Amino acid sequence: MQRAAPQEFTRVLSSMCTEPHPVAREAAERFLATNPGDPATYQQIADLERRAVETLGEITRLDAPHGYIASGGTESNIQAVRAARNLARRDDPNVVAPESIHFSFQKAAEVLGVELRIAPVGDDYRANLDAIAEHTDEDTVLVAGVAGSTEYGRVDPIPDLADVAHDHDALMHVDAAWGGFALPFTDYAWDFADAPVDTMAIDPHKLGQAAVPAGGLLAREKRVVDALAVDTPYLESTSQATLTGTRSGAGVASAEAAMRELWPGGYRTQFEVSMSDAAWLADQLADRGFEVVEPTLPLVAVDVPESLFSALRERGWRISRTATGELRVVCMPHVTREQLSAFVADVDALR
Ligand code: 0PR
Repeated sequence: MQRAAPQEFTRVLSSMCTEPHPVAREAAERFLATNPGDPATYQQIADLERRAVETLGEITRLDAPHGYIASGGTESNIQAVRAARNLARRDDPNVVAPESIHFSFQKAAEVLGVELRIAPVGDDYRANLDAIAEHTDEDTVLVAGVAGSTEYGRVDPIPDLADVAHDHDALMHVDAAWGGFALPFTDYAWDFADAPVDTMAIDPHKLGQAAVPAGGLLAREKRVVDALAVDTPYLESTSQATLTGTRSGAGVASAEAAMRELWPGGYRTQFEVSMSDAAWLADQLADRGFEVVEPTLPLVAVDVPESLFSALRERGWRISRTATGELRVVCMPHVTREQLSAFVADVDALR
């Protein structure tokens, strides 16, 4: 029986998820009953996972990548903190990150008993190097930066942050959970090949157009993933590095299928369309006198009165706000120019 998709995407403007590509949807369904958490038993999905990690390595220019398909950015970030903590063995470990970092780092810090030191960002919403350096000391096990921040889509000065991390013998983690599938097509010319990054989060279930759950954790060195492994005596596979035990083969298969279909041409085309839509929306809103944070990735933040925000929500627009109150529009693949025009028309009708 064919059923309609439960989520109507036509008015969803602030989500970082999107409709999975048809090949990703199909692959997810085929592998629903498999568990990549037991790769010796479910070998086909284990092969697909290796291929998915290889492709994530291509996208981020990391030869021989280590890592796995996680449940999402939260798991990857927690695991990056965990690996750094386990390797460094400091008595009183801390993680240093800009205030633009995703709230999953707070969860990581709580769960792992690590101090999270939050450094203020600059006027450009990006990590401020001096502030990061000031917060870093001999007990720092990880410096984290974000490439595609949740609120403004900003990219931190990653190579410089990596230098600060390594000067303190800490690891460098990049949270590209959202931005990772856009960065190869931008001017932010860094990746594993030209910045000494140790770990990265990059989520197929966001801009990668895979079905949920499909996150990506990548590590340059095997020892980092090994630092996460625990023994699994009664399984055919004898150790496990993931945070979750049983995992969804659906997420893994759909990530592999989406990337096989879309990397690189499909992602490039989508990025160009979304970026030009974001620029168009920013212009439209600025023309109407609203204060707009210019998009550097396909995400527009705009200051609108509370009353207008509420009225738009009442019209059915699924929108959210930054901590300081700007409305966010994330130009995900399901967001079209037509939809944005309808949104702008509603802004005109309601303001
Ligand atoms: N890192 C960054 C930069 C993120 O933006 C997010 C999620 C994460 C990590 C965590 O990823 P997972 O949620 O996959 O664990 N950013 C969005 C947010 O928290 C997630 C989201 C997605 C929110 C879809 C709403 C929604 O409809 O706002």
